[in-house]
Amino acid sequence: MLSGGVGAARLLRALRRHDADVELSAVVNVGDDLVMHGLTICPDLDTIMYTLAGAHNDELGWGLANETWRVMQRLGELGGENWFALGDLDLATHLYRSQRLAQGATKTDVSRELAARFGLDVALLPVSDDPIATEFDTALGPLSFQEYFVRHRHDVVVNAVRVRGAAAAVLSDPARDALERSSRIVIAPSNPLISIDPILRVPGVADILTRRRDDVVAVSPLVGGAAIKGPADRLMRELGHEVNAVGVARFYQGMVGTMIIDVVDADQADAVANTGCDVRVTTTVMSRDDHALALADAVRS
Ligand code: FO1
Repeated sequence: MLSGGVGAARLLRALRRHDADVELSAVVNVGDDLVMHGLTICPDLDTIMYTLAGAHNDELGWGLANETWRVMQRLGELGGENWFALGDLDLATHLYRSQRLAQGATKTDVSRELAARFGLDVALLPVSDDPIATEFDTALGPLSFQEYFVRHRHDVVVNAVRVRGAAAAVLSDPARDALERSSRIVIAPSNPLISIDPILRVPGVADILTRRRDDVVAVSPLVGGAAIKGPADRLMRELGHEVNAVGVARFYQGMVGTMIIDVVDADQADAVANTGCDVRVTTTVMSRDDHALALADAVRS
């Protein structure tokens, strides 16, 4: 599964519940990653890891359950930067990762180690071990991913998105292997422009999908023209895309054999099919377990 954060995590969890034996690999966006307080933080990798371990914070949509914030509180009292909130328990993940990276381990190595500690039965694969950083040209000037997303709560006009480092990044061997060997490639219902595109821009990924398009299934993250979570709808509008399942299908055109769209968008099925793919219509909003399982079923069938 080409994966961003929450939408991918929920679909992976549903696929595991749907079939306890299926082999699952997540090829994960690292364009949201940042270094803060000297620590390397990988939000999408951690959201997937925490969710699959059942340790995630459901209210926040990121971080760990039963979290406390004493370190951030003290950091604020010291005059340090605490707008990007790292919980006391979450910090242990970033300390572990950063120490291992300093020792020469790769992000892929560290993800494998952490996934094992969290008891995951899904391969957690950063798309690349090279630095990739999604950045925004906005009405406020250039912003890093987390400045845009968290500091400004994605409430600023975006003129352009750049993915620094992607064109020179090397697709990791395990990620390439998963994309080549899996019987099916799923594009998660993640933000096409800022979660999936940074993965597609890593040389090799789009070529594999184009070559294997009959095995590629994408789930539209837009339902009724709106994103379930995050700024996908607003960004698509600001960057000139049609803000519905047809716009998503056009964005993935040539790389996807089947688009899955929500029942509320059933009237768009013909227009989606006209972009050159098969269309399946089902419930895609995964806040209900039965809907998540129905989506997993549609992805597998
Ligand atoms: N999202 C927030 O809205 N506020 C935060 O303070 C915040 C901290 C944070 C810390 C670690 C982490 O892994 C994720 C965190 N997120 C926070 C979520 C996050 O950065 C975004 O939701 C994703 O990058 C978008 O996919």
